[in-house]
Amino acid sequence: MSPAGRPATTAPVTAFIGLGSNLEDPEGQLRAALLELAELPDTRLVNRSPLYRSAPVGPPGQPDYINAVAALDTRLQPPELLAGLQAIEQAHGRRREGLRWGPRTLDLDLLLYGDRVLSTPALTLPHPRLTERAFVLRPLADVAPGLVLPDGTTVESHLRRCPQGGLVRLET
Ligand code: A4P
Ligand code: MG
Repeated sequence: MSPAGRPATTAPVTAFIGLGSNLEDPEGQLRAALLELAELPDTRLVNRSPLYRSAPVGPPGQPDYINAVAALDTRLQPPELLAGLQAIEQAHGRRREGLRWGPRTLDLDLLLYGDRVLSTPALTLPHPRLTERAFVLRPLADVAPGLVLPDGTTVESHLRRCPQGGLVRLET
């Protein structure tokens, strides 16, 4: 049995995580979070994008964001994986009482979990704003070129239509 108590034969699923931060050393927040994602139980970090700087979407007057995407192979089920992501956010001092889309030390969004389509109060898959945001689509295309979404569209097709929002690739 695995540490999470399920048979080791369950096939892993590839999940993509969107990382974002615009407070308290955003690059350091993302680099640390990537290491912590690799430590999740029953999970392997298989790829990560370069870091990008992006203009904030949401209330004006907040700092630019650093964004990236990670690819995980995981045997965790989606609610378990979301709980793991939220635990990492909490460990980074994430506060949720602020403005919607306001500044944050660390945001970890579950963008895709294989081909799973889900709509519950706690979890929507794919992530509802995945196809609208270059700061998600660009690094997603880096880690998974040619990726097809559950609705049959490609990441690259959305990226071509999406305003680039001042996206700047930083060193990896
Ligand atoms: N939730 C439902 N589905 C998911 C999912 N697929 N992944 C629920 C993660 N969470 C999901 O999230 C609110 C609730 O969404 C959670 O309780 C979870 O059960 P949250 O992280 O607490 O709040 P949030 O992130 O402020 O809300 P929201 O609306 O998800 O914001 P976004 O869409 O994540 O946007 N600008 C730039 N340039 N770069 C950024 O990274 N990020 C945001 C946040 C705004 N502007 C940005 C960026
Ligand atoms: Mg979020």
